[in-house]
Amino acid sequence: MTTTSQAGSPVLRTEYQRSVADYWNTNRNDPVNLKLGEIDGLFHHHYGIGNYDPSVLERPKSTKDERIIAELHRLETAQADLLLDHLGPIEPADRLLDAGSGRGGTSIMAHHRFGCAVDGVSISEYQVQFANEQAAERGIADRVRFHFRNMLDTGFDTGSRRAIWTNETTMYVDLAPLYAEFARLLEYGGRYVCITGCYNDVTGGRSKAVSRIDEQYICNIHPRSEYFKALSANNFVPITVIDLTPHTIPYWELRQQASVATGIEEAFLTAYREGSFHYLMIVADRI
Ligand code: GPP
Ligand code: MG
Repeated sequence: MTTTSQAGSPVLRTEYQRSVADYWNTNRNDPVNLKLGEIDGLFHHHYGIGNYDPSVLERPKSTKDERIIAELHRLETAQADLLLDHLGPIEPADRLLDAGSGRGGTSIMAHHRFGCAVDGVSISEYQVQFANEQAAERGIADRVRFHFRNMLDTGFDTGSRRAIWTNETTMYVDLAPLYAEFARLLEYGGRYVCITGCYNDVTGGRSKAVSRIDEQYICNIHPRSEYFKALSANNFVPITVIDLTPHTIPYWELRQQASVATGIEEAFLTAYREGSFHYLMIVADRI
């Protein structure tokens, strides 16, 4: 697999990026993601939204965990569906970009919904290979392609994208160069959808719980204000902003009761409940 972008610069530019790639390359035995993905072959690396069916917590005990896992997966897929709902009208001839494509779930869903071509980029070679195998198994590898590339320097053609999304990936990059690259890639009037966790400028700086999340995933959660500054500085005009915080809390409450819980659940619940952190969707147009 090539280790340089189209422009010839290395995919991994900094020690930090190498450490993030290393984390996702070695994070291969993660039942919290694999057991969910095995249900229908859609492997997600994001969280869920919506109320869970409380009957999954009832008897019989023998199937309770399996039912919780299926419900967590349903809520994660609902999150990706909400993101796709906001991409605007997409035609089969359009090209989309999934920036930070993980194991490929959202990209595959986008292709199934719109029939369009999707490129996903990730700095984890393991994830790129995993996601390409998923596309091949579904017979859509000619339309859904995953690349070992850096979302800050994708090498794709200027103006080649009708829409771009980031599904919980922006905490790994500086937003100013990210949105400069997205502004280059999108056609005029193209759409950007971001689902992210961001900290609350109003309550102050990074809370203990937010720092705990950063530490777990070696990311750098941005304040809410940074998104709007960086978007505005790069010719993006928000059309919809939804605070998904109340809609993601049930997912975390349910996940806390699953065999696949990782221990990070408490930090998310504390951060959301105390108001130091939000789960936000931002939809913006490129002008
Ligand atoms: C990816 O989900 C999670 C992140 C990139 C962390 C940052 C996200 C925030 C909203 C702050 P995952 O599915 O790999 O995580 P897990 O393994 O915990 O399910
Ligand atoms: Mg997960």
